[in-house]
Amino acid sequence: MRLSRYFLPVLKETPSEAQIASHRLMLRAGMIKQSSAGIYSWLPMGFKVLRKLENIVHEEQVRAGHIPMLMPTLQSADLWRESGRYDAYGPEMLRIRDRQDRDLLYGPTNEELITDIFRSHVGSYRDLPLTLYHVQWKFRDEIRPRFGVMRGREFLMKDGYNFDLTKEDALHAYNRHLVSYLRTYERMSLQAIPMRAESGPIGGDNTHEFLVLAETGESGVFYDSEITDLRFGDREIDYDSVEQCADILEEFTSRYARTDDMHDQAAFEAQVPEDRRREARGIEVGQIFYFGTKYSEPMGATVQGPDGKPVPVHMGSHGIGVSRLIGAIIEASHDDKGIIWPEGVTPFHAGIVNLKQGDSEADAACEALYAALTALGLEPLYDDRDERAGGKFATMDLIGLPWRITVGPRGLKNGVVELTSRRTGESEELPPEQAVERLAKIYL
Ligand code: P5A
Repeated sequence: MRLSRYFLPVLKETPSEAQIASHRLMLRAGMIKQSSAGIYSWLPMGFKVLRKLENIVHEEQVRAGHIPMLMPTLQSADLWRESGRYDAYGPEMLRIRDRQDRDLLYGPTNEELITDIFRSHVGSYRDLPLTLYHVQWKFRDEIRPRFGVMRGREFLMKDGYNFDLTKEDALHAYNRHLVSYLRTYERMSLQAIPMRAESGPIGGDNTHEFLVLAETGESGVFYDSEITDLRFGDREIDYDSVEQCADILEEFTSRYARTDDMHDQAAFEAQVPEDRRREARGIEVGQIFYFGTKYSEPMGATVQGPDGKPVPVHMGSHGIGVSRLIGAIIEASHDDKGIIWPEGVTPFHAGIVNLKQGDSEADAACEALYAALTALGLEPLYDDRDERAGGKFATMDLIGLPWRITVGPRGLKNGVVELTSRRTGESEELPPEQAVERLAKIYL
């Protein structure tokens, strides 16, 4: 992409309404624009990152054996009356009436809708286990939408639902989700720690939240510091292996790690040596639930069991806050100049800065770099505007691409360009072909 032809409306001034770094930087980097409280337009660069995160989520879901689909944003109130949640959900639910006077709602979550699909089409235990998921916009009329996409009213969620014959099978689905989520967050360069939490309006008594530690996080957390040393890494996983998934759950959750609503000071002190006890704040980027027959029973989602008798299925649901993740990643990775994208989620792989636009050699070298990177399947962002070098560097620092190639007449006389890491600020002079090779090695 050539910056002169892109739509990247960066702001010079720091917007006064933004209280935390990620919100400030997303506005300044031209990623989002608020349309009303807690509701945002995703401008091209913000949209690009959102799509990248969504793709990672899809890849890891499919790897775990879960099946993608798409349900609508608007749902019938009648389904929610069946589960009893239409009244229980309260003012967070956006209720809508259509021209026939039928009650609809903008879905805050999809347990009822998926249970209805299941009961309409699945009749036998032989069709289990089954896990369906989608990535779809949700609406929750939060009392205090704030921090940009972090606590929005309209937000993008991946939500999945498992259907199993027995509690035991459903607990395997729970463990499998925990494992797939650990992998998902690590691919985004985030450390999200599973912590025991309250289940709230979704229900059930078995639930973990995934928290990214950050001072600006909205949840209070208590944990054993050893937990932060755990890494999922590139271990091979057989998602069908009950034992392997259970072992990983055990490894990542056997220490004390809880959100404040589940905190038990006496247990904390008994289980964790004093020097390892930590109290901090975290951003909740996902949550998994096992709630058994809470929805299947009242809604009649049964299958014929091996003995021919109908039994309600055991269910759980699992959510990732896809749009919130962008805020979490920026909170975890920025400096006073701007965002620092991890390579796995960056909107463009590298920036090309032409120090002397209009100089035939500099222009030709930039074009050649652009073509070489594009031919490799990488996406460069070429700042081809007729602007001062200082302004171009400031924009690149603000939007946070991990690598910058700087091209100018002086370097070209010696046959070199400059490759700079956004994270470390370190620069290296090297021939343009080597800069391309270096990026290929990093990304491909
Ligand atoms: C699990 C999937 C559920 O809704 N039902 C379907 C279950 N869980 S949850 O914890 O309530 O939400 C899942 C994740 O969505 C993100 N999230 C939000 N993101 C931005 N703004 C909001 N207002 C918001 N509310 C929830 C969180 O990451 C949460 O973990």
